[in-house]
Amino acid sequence: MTSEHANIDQQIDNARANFYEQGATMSRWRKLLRPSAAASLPTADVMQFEPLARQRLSKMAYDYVRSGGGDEISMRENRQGFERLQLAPNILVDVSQLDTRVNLFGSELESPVLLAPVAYHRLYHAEGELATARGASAAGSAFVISTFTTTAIEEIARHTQRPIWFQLYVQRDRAFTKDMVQRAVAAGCKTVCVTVDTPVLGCRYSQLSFGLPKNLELAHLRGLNLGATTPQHKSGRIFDPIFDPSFNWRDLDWLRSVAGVPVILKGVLNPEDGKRAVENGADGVIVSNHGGRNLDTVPATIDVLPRMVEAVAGRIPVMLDSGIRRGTDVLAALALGAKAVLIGRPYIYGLAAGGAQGVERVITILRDELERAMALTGRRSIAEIDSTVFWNHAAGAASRTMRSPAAGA
Ligand code: FNR
Ligand code: LAC
Repeated sequence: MTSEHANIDQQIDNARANFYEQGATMSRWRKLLRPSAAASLPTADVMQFEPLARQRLSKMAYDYVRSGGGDEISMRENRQGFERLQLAPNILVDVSQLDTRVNLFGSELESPVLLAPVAYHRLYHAEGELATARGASAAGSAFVISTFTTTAIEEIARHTQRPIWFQLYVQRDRAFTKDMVQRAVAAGCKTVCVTVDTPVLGCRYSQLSFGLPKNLELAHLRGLNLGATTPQHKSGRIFDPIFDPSFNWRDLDWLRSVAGVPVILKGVLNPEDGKRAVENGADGVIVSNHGGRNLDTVPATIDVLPRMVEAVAGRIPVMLDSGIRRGTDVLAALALGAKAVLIGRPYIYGLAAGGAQGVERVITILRDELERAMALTGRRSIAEIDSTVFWNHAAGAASRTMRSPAAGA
């Protein structure tokens, strides 16, 4: 390299350093650039956290996180659904200011990427849900806390400045369920996100040896008396004492009345059920196939989304999870009508690999990728991301208004 080149490189480095020092939006880049314990964590590509997590997790824990239901056809489909989509960029839009904020259930979120409820965080890292909460707080994401949290929700709430939501697995003991919901709401949970795709678990062939270590406590289920409520049933083998398979549409009013905050159904795939959700008073739906962990051979959630959005017809927010790994996946889901998306495995791999900093890094990478995807498609805000961003947008969501933000730029 000539000395002239070295000089230019130096100037570029200095200019970058100055630039990153300036903007508030660049503060997370500054953190990435600063040498720290997080220096060994990947700075791009959330997929890189999986092999790191695998090295740190027991085989039992890794298999539990990674695997899916049946032959994992739906789990693979979740990725393939995104991979099939093609984008149509708009050029020469002034993208110097990008805005990823969304408003959901009365909270302004810095980004439309939330952390999905995942059970047993202390199985993946000693600091468990507290590390997740700190990572979510630092990176500006809302955190949906699982019923199967291994840390008390009150304590989690103290470790994040961002919204927390409560994911509910309804228990057979409804008085206990009511108490559980109300404790979560009193601790600060802004919504109750009831999981409706799990009356029983899917056939998880890679999780047959799963067993929760004795030292981990399901903190929010403390005091639940399983013996008293587990029914004796002919097909009892498929049921699990910690899911109530009798919970149904008629119980939704009851849940709404005890929750007193918005109630969201997580795990809606059939557009007919989307309509029923609205008719039965749900405040939101999450299109999810549980990361491909339950019923196998269902479609990719991104393929389901346009029909769900059509069925719900703007009456309540539609969100999506399962298979989100890239900023372009987030962009695609928003373009097809999702108000927000959730990630599961990627942040758990981040947690296992680097605790709070790992969680923060995963969220930051996805957020940066979303911003890059916005800039490169000429979309400056979440509101500007619509189905015109697809190469073949007629196949995506024909019913959505076609509008090119570039036209008015
Ligand atoms: C989950 N998921 C889940 N969902 C839920 O409602 N309550 C729960 O306790 C859990 N637990 C859980 C554990 C693990 C290890 C995984 C991987 C997933 C499902 C989760 O909320 C979400 O729907 C999927 O993880 C989304 O798919 P991706 O992002 O993992 O592909
Ligand atoms: C799972 C449950 C706990 O997916 O939701 O493992």
